[in-house]
Amino acid sequence: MTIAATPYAWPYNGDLRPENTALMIIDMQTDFCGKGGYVDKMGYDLSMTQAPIQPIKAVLSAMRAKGYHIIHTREGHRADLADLPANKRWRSQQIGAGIGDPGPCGKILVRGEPGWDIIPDLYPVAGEPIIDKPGKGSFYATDLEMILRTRGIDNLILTGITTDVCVSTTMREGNDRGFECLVLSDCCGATDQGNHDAALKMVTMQGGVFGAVSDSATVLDHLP
Ligand code: C5J
Repeated sequence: MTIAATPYAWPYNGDLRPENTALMIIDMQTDFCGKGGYVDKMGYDLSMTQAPIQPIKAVLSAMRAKGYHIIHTREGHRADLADLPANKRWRSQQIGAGIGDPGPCGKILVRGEPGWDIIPDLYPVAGEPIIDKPGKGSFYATDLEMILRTRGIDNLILTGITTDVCVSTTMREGNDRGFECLVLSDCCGATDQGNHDAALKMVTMQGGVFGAVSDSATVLDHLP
């Protein structure tokens, strides 16, 4: 059983089942796609990070109904900012959206603040793990790998924002750990169209150097 993808029908070994496959929804937080959040404060076009909301919703609903594992992530820092590297904070201040500073949606990218939480449209339901991460990758300084191994998950279907930062970093981290990764092009968004396109193209080089690329319609049509 496979899904049509570029550059190969995914997963490589045809072993695609609800038991061994997780949908990962990365950082669909107000801070990245909502009015008054971090991305908005930086002055980027919110329509690009909002574009994947409906496609993710459709895939989430289908995969929930078929019993696939669903895993959500949130980027954010402790209220005391003890896990916020000084250089990350400084860089965010340079663009006028200092992490930890007050904003229209509470303190930017701080755990427990309104802007940090997952948007209502894609909110997790009971039993779906939420990975709280201080960095861009979902594996660094989290228990994600332990949860995946404990549940016997080999395949990751990656969605969320942003394509070129947290989705890409997570895909690279997962790929290096031996997970078979698929990213859905219309279920991701970036703050720059060129970066979105480039991040997806990179996946397809070298026979699928980080995995493969497909889209929501293909998954909805072919998911067993
Ligand atoms: C960023 C993310 N772009 N979730 N975070 O800073 O991609």
